[in-house]
Amino acid sequence: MYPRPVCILDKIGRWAFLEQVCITSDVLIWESVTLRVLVHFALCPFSRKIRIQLVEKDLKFELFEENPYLKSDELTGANPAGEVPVLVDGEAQIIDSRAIADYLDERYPETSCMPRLPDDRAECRRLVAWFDNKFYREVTEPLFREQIVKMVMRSGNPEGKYLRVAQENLRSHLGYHDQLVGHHNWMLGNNLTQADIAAAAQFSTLDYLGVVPWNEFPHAKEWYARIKSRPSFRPILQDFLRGRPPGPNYVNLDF
Ligand SMILES: N[C@@H](CCC(=O)N[C@@H](CS)C(=O)NCC(=O)O)C(=O)O
Repeated sequence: MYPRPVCILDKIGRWAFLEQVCITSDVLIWESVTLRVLVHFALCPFSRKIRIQLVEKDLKFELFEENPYLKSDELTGANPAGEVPVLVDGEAQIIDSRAIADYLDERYPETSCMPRLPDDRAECRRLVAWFDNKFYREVTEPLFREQIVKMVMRSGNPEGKYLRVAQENLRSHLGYHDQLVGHHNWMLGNNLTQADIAAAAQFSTLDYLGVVPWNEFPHAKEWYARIKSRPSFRPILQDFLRGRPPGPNYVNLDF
């Protein structure tokens, strides 16, 4: 057995891998190989979005975990915003989950997560923006900040007033989502798209926290059960944050 690749930072601050390569049975050489690396934070919904998309597209990658709130030199060097995710794909280094998602669909179009028709593409982009911006701002960000970031950074206790407002917002967003997914298997019809992935990534972070009242929204629940049972979701369901284990139904496909 050879050792697993070791993550290093090369001189220009890119994440790269050293991999031990066997040339003959008794001669080993070290060769520097740049692979596809996703710099992520396990419970970050934007990182999860890309993890799911990479598996849906059957693209191999390695994960490199960063706590973005510590603002390491490596992270701020790679992304001036100091945020995850960052994708390193050979020579390309791409930041921002929407730029990464579009890059992956354009660079590897064989299994596309975008609809074909312009009207559907526009609607798909609207829904991705809805979840990345409005949903995140009104629901995921306050719950994530109060329950996870404060714990990880030891910066105080969750404040009930923020949790209550976010929880109310979650109910109204779930009502809208229930309508969106009431007629078809996926948000834009019969094919899974970036919109489903963006939405599911946000919901999965909330589901880890055990705060989603799924039973009140049957269509949204069925849709989530559908995406949760896909192979691309399996790695996400194995995430475990020390000090904050997932809610009891997080890993259950029948929840
Ligand atoms: N627009 C960015 C947002 C990424 C983002 O907000 N990531 C959070 C973690 S979920 C982060 O890195 N936060 C660090 C900070 O705000 O300092 C994207 O889509 O990639």
